[in-house]
Formats: sequence, structure tokens, C-alpha cells
Amino acid sequence: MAERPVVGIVMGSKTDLDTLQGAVDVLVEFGIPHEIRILSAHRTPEKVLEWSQTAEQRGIEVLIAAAGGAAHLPGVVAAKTVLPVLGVPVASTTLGGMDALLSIVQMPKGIPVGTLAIGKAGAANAALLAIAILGSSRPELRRALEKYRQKRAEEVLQTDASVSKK
Ligand code: RP5
Repeated sequence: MAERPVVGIVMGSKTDLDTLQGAVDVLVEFGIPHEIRILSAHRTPEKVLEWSQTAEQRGIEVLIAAAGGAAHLPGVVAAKTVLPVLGVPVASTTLGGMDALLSIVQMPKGIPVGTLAIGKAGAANAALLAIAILGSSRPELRRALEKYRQKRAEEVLQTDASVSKK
């Protein structure tokens, strides 16, 4: 793939980085050029708006937005671009991320945010879904996703084989 980032990741705080590492790892594994920003919808709102509305002209095709406390970041990003926005709720609050999940998933009709699971699984799945979206016009990425799934299936079968021998 070209070196220009095609996936943009934004999170509300450096404290979200650990959760988002799962998404970064998946993008690196698939060789997807990406950019990572820490921008807050309430602390640096102008930067969020600028980053979101210029994403398309930078060549970005899919956006991943993650937040935990007062999780309006993915919705604000989606308000400023028609690129697909994938939202990841982070379990950073005393409510364990349930508040972020409900906030991100309950976008009013008209401005969608594709919402993933809370935490690391959601972050990794956001990257996989971003790759699937990119794959709609890149057959090599669809093949890579098939291989990834096949590997996961083989891992389960190997574990089953070793357990069932006992
Ligand atoms: C949100 O509030 C961030 O996304 C983070 O999950 C949470 C807490 O942020 P910090 O106070 O740790 O910076 O803005």
C-alpha cells in the first residue's frame, strides 16, 4: 500500500493509548499506513474539528475515534466528515465504559458512528473493520483478512486438539 495514511485514529487522552494499542497493532500487522492523534472534543475542540474536516483531503479513508469520559468525540468527528467513523468506547470511567458505549452508540439519526465493543477488543475490531472497508476496493486486503480469520480458526482447532487428547 502507499505510505500515505489511509486510516486516522484519534483518542481523547493519552490515557486511552493503552486501549488503542490493539488497533494500532492490527493496522501494523496488515501494513496499513495510519496516523494517530490525541485530541479532545472538550479540551481541544477546534483541533478536533480541523483534523476531522481535513481528513479526506489528507487521503484518509476511514476514521477511528475513541473516548472514555463524556464520550462525544466520535460524534463530533462524524459531524465534520462523510468518511466512515468507527467509535471505540474506552473503559476509563467509574462506570467501566458503559457510559461511553451508550453515548457513542446512540447517535441521533443522520450522523452515524459505527460503534464497537468497550475496550481492547473493540479497538482491535475497529481496525479490522477499517481494513474490511478499505478492502472493498482492495482485493489484496480482503485476502489478507481471510488469512487472518483462517489463522484464528487454526488456533482454536489446535487448542481443541491438544485439550481433547488429554
Ligand atoms: C476522555 O476522558 C478521554 O477519552 C479519556 O478516556 C477520559 C479521561 O481522560 P483523562 O482525564 O485521563 O485525560 O476525554
